[in-house]
Amino acid sequence: MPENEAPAALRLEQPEWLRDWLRQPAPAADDRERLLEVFDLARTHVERDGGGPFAAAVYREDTRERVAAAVNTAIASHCAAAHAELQALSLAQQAVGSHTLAALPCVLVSSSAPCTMCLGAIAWSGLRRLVFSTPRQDVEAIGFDEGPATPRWRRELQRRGIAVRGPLLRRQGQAILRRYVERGGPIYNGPPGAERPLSGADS
Ligand code: AZG
Ligand code: ZN
Repeated sequence: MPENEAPAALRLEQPEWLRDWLRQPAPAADDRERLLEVFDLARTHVERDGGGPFAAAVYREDTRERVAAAVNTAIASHCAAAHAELQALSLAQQAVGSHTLAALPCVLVSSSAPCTMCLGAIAWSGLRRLVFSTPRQDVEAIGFDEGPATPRWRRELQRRGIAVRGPLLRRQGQAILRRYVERGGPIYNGPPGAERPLSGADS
């Protein structure tokens, strides 16, 4: 960046391979089927050493379309906020041409429960529903800092009219987090040496 010239646009790119991935037809309108395709996205990202082991997608519950999908690109985008959920929601809002998805019945399906930052993005997104796999404790168990504790987060979303379902298919979600650790994936927002092996799933 040249001296004294601050950037005037925010650029967040999803990986090139995701464009091809998006061409596959959306799965059946079923939370498990949708989560399986989100896992595929997160797993592919991990195997390509692309960044944090997180993926999320927004689907319309009326037409069953996939509106947007994203993986975490915090490192590649030079943006600590480039979480999967935040990008999937932002891409969906841009796709519908509004800062809110409230006009459409949309569900966000995510490989992990939202961190504290994404919780805010979800609260203001206009979403109707959230489905997630691994809970915060699983993500923190491999060393990520998920932000200040939000013990009443489900109630807070529900109070805003957003139904929450999860943890769903937790063991499969954990396997992706474990694979990331196995491949030596960086824990970009935790204290140094914070990684711990993920113990067995309890659901
Ligand atoms: C994260 N947690 C979630 N749920 N999603 C991401 O993209 C993350 N990045 N770091 N922690
Ligand atoms: Zn987040």
